[in-house]
Amino acid sequence: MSEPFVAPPESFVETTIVDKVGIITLKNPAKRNALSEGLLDGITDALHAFAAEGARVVVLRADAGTRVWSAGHDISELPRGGVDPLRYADPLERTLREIRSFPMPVIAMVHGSVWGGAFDLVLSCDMIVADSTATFAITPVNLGLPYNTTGLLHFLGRLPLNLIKEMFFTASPIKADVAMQWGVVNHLVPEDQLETFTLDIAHHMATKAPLAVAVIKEQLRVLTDFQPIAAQVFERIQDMRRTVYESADYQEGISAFEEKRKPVFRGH
Ligand code: LCV
Ligand code: LCV
Repeated sequence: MSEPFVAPPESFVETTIVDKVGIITLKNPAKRNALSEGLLDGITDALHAFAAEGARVVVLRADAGTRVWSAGHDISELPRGGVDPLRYADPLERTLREIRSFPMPVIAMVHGSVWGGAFDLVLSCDMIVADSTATFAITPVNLGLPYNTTGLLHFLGRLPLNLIKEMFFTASPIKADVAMQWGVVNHLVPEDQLETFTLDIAHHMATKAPLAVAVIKEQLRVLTDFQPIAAQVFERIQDMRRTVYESADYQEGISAFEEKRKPVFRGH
């Protein structure tokens, strides 16, 4: 086992590579691994380093025993004042695109709770292995935030419409057994087997022909991520989303989180 390379503290991730399997560990427990620009850049930098070091598969995980896998988008970094909070250039959106187009399998290994944009992050990985402590919640309606069209497409590529609507409209965490039943996760394993099970699949995949794996992954991406949409429809949706992120409710959602109180949404 090579010594884990601990990236500079500001990157909030730890990386290690063993027999062509690169492992990225989210490491910002004080902020519940909130997806800040620093942490997200740490993931992207690790992916590029693994590619240079000849890795064949990547595992994305949180520290063993962490109760919260990731608290989702760093709310303190969400733009206000009429700027699209999930715009194309947003650090989270950049990292999701990086993972989805990365030329090798990225496996999300989940112990603990996954919130908001972190749910989009694990769904953007190629598969999810979870243990019984895993929960998944998508939470824009807790903030009054208009989720983005690309993000909704990520969900549509994985789940039936009725389940997507229940998760978005309730923002309630779904438990591991429901996530397995709904097909959110590939495998649900006992806590003490999560790491072994995940690494076994990763090391097995790492023995397969990397060029074939890469071209099949990229074909599946372009076949699922690109849905034609009429310009007028797109502009109407963007207008609707702007109304939402310019609303008092969006400000209320963020203020309520910062003031550690429940939001009161008034519909404007
Ligand atoms: C910044 C945080 C966060 C955080 N950002 O610990 O899906 S969308 O569209 O909504 C998308 C935009 C998105 O992903 O939005 C974020 C969605 N995430 C959430 O709604 C989860 C927010 N966090 C929580 O509900 C709790 O923190 C959980 C349940 C994750 C953990 O609760 P716990 O009691 O263990 P605290 O809440 O005390 O959080 C510990 C520290 O981490 C900060 C939080 O502000 C606190 O900081 P201070 O110690 O400085 O007070 N923190 C947690 N989540 N997403 N900062
Ligand atoms: C020619 C064969 C074959 C065979 N071709 O019996 O999915 S893609 O993209 O890969 C696509 C391009 C594709 O379909 O590729 C082929 C994928 N198929 C496989 O990988 C399976 C290869 N075959 C095997 O793994 C074993 O043959 C199985 C497990 C199917 C059966 O094993 P078993 O021990 O019962 P043998 O391997 O001894 O095979 C008996 C004879 O059939 C030939 C094999 O070469 C052997 O011929 P000889 O007796 O002349 O040595 N054979 C088996 N599969 N796909 N020939």
